[in-house]
Amino acid sequence: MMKKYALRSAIGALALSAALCGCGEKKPVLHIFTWSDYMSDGVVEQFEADHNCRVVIDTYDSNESMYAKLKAGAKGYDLIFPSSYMVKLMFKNEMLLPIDHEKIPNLKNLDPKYLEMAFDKECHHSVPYSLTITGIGYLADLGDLEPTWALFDRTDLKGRITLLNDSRETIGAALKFLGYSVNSTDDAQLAAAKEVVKRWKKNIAKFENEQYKNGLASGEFRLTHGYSGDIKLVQEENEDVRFLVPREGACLSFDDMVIPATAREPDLAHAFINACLEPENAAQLVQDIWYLCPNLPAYDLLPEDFRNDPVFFPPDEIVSKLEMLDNLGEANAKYVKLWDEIKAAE
Ligand code: N2P
Repeated sequence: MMKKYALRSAIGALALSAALCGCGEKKPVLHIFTWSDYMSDGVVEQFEADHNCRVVIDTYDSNESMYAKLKAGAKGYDLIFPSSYMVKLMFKNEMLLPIDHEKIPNLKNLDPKYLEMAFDKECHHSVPYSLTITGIGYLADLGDLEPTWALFDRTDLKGRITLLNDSRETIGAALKFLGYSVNSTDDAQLAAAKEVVKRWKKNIAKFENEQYKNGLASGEFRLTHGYSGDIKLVQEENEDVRFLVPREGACLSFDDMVIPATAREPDLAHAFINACLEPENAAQLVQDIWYLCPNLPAYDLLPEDFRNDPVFFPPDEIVSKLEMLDNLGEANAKYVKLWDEIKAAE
């Protein structure tokens, strides 16, 4: 199976590095570390022209793998896009620079409704980039499916299902299925969630965060746990792909822009954040990455089908069922242990 989606950013990064080596001119380089399929080529090219610089993008497939790479000593990133619960952990561990508001006049464009929900409402050390709802992508020929996490119990789809390789999201889905909070630290609830994921595991082809997009597009996978924008990106290629939000509730996450304490180009990083918050750019980003950027003046610039899409603008009855993953402090270790046990289980 061709790694189409993830490859796009990898090729972009290679081309940029090649251009950098070839030109001889010493331009400053902004190193971005982010999720795959999560940036707009047009926004990057315009930024490079405006700031006479190069942008190099490196990607990760989960908050935890990003964090592990930084902890292992990776330096040289100027801008990272973690989810808010991970931002909290990074801030607590003094891994982030404060945001200089004077350098980001476009902060005024952030949608106050979402800022109100954000953990870092004052944008002290992070700036919201986009919103993800985690749900289920599936092929239309499965018919009208009941919107429930119990779909992962369908043994008739054995081997054609994927779950996210994302400990908090996947344990969170099982917790929601059982009627608990995605931030539960209760041992009995977590033990019950572990049993649910172990049962689901028997039906899945794999835990997967990136290749599930290709698999769903080609029909190899028929039911996939996935991030809203990723499923919408696949819909672009295969119009028979559908997305549902389980009635038991699901995760809502903000991915934020943060500047690591080790950044070499903090001014350029601030300028890039400001560029992402330019309404025209935010509207472009939404259309390229398929996630809503919470930028109020950008909404009017979106095509009508985006403005009327409930995945971008979910009705209140859906929003009320969404819960944000939080940093759990010492209890994070319980999830690490649980995830290891799930992975090791037959
Ligand atoms: C982008 C996935 C980012 C969503 N491909 C996770 N919050």
